[in-house]
Amino acid sequence: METVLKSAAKTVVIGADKPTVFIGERINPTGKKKLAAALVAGDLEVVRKEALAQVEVGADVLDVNVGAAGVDEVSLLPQALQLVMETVEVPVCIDTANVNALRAALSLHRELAPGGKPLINSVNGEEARMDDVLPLVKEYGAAVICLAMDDEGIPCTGEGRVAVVRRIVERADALGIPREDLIVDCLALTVGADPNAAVVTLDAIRGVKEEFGFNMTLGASNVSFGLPEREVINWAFLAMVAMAGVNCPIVDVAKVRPALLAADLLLGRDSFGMRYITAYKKRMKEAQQAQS
Ligand code: THG
Repeated sequence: METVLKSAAKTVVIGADKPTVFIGERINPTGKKKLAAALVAGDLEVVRKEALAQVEVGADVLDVNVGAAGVDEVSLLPQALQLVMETVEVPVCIDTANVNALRAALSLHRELAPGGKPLINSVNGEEARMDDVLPLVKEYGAAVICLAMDDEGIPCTGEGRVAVVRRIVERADALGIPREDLIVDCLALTVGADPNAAVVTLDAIRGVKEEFGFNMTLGASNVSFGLPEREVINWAFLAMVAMAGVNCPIVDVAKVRPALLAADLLLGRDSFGMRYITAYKKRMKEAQQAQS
């Protein structure tokens, strides 16, 4: 199963035997007061900087989310998307809960990158959300992230999450959306609140992999929320979910890329370690230049 994403200039292929595809999460005001304030003021300079910085450290796809209290997403999301598309060449992931903003962003994407293919973040098993989003996925020929949650919330077992995915797949099938355009997110919750949280996510990932073979993303950093040395937990968890089938995580790329390149190497997805070694050399050179 190969998922293709396309900007005007670049094609990214997500597949089980391929190296991890990094979706950069940093264009998102959640937890970032300065970015939220800038967005409310209509100032998109931070968005431009974060786009450049994330691609520089190896992001393959950029998530674009401008959702904050006081932001008119219908007007601002297309503006931010245009800025990102004019600043960097990588494909984009359009991240919004607002269906009108989503439609406006998809329409702009089609204008700026005819024949392109963005990723939508996201649909889930809620009836209203499937009704809103899946027809847009079809109309615009986009790919879409399917969250393993529905009107009842996030199921507390792996099997429960797989069951939600099954229902989204049925609806997507009925609309004629190709299976490879679905990317599943089994959802990570913090082990700080529930010691079993990561195990449930891993169960769900293995279940989806076995039943459907889908490509999978994950906002993996949630797993460590509220705990000390979050990075250490995130690295361990990312290696586990990579093994289980997550191959396009949504992450802070600068913080986790080395750990996932190591996981790819160990999983036989980096022949002769070329990607791992090249990334290491680039970081060493930059560290030297920063010193001199
Ligand atoms: N699944 C999918 N999409 C997602 C998520 C997911 N999108 C949003 C989120 N989860 C992933 N993106 C972020 C964005 C920001 C932060 C975490 C995940 C974040 N912000 C810091 C904070 O809250 O403290 C700010 C720290 C900083 O400035 O670096 O952590 O799960 N499909």
